Amino acid sequence: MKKEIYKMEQTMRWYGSNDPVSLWDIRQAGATGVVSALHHIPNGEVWSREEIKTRKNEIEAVGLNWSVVESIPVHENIKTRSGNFKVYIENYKQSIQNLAAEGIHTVCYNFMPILDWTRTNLFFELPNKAKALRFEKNAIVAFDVYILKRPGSESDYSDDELSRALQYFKNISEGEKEELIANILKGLPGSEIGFTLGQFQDALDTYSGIGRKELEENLKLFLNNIVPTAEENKVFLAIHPDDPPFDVFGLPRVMSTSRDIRRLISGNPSAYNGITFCTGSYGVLAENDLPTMVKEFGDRIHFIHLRSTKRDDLGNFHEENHLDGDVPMASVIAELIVVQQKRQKSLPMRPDHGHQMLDDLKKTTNPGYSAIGRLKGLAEIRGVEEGILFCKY
Ligand code: DNO
Ligand code: MN
Repeated sequence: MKKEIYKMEQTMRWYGSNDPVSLWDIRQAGATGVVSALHHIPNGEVWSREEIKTRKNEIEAVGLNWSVVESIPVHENIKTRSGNFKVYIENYKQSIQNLAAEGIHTVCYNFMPILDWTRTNLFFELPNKAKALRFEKNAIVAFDVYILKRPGSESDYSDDELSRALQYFKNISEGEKEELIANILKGLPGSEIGFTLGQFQDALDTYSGIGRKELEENLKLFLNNIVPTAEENKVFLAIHPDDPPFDVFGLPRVMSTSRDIRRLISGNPSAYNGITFCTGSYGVLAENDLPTMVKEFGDRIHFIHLRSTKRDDLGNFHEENHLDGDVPMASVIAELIVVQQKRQKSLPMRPDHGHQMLDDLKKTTNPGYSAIGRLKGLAEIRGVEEGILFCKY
């Protein structure tokens, strides 16, 4: 008998009926699964079985599966252990139960304070005129120190960083300044919330007593509460790493490195307490050796995000083609293949972001989530996987 080979389950993110990319587009890209969330339900409230079922039916009507929930947002009260955090934890458990009852068993979430992913430029033009998401250090520092004027922010940066940022700030137009503010603070799908400058500073203030240690403890408390429910309902929890994987605007980050993953696992050893292995997020830090991380944490990877980034010496990075940049994609995929054969299981994977390119340059798209760039990424990743399997299995 021919032995069964486990390949990655190919999925794409879908934001629901408002997404300019349709479920048929996703199916034509060759994906079999969809990653989705109920963005219309306010953060903290229970996802009812009816709402879950409606979304599931929509996805299944075009012959796709709802493979992963990304994300059930974690309410700020849980991250700061304040206000109604106990109610929100109970609601989270109920949502996990309801998802399991509807047959959905993988939940991605993140524990980044206030902002989800942070970029300064959502339309960074590449030499080939495609557009990518970019993180520019000068812009972050200028925003923090000269626009937001966060108290104490200057002490977070070196003199060099401050003078470069000041230079940058003096050279941008009013329009560019407005765009920068919008790029950092706007409520894009997936970041769940949008702010004005004043609201953002108020939100930052809620973290005044919360450093790294406190945030780690709050994550642990959250997991101690929800992991038993996840286990009972056979729901795999998959924490997404910090993006970018370092502190921003003085906010602590607790899921950026191998050390952080080890702490997550030792704090709660259940197999259901796992990770989303996002190569684009972890890959920004040179110390994160991605293939080695797959080897070490293979049994805890419940969801995979594949994309690449390219960093420079000044703390900037942008999102590269899936097979270029700093992420050794083929080595990562090779290790993921090993993990899946060992676990005798296909793991859901999505091409996490793609360039805005070709016809999509003429369209309004969710930054990072246009159809063609992700289709290209998925096709390349699929090719690498097939090539490795052909040579080695
Ligand atoms: C970045 C993206 C994120 C991710 C959420 C998960 O790498 O994958 O926007 O979707 O942080 O909660
Ligand atoms: Mn990701």
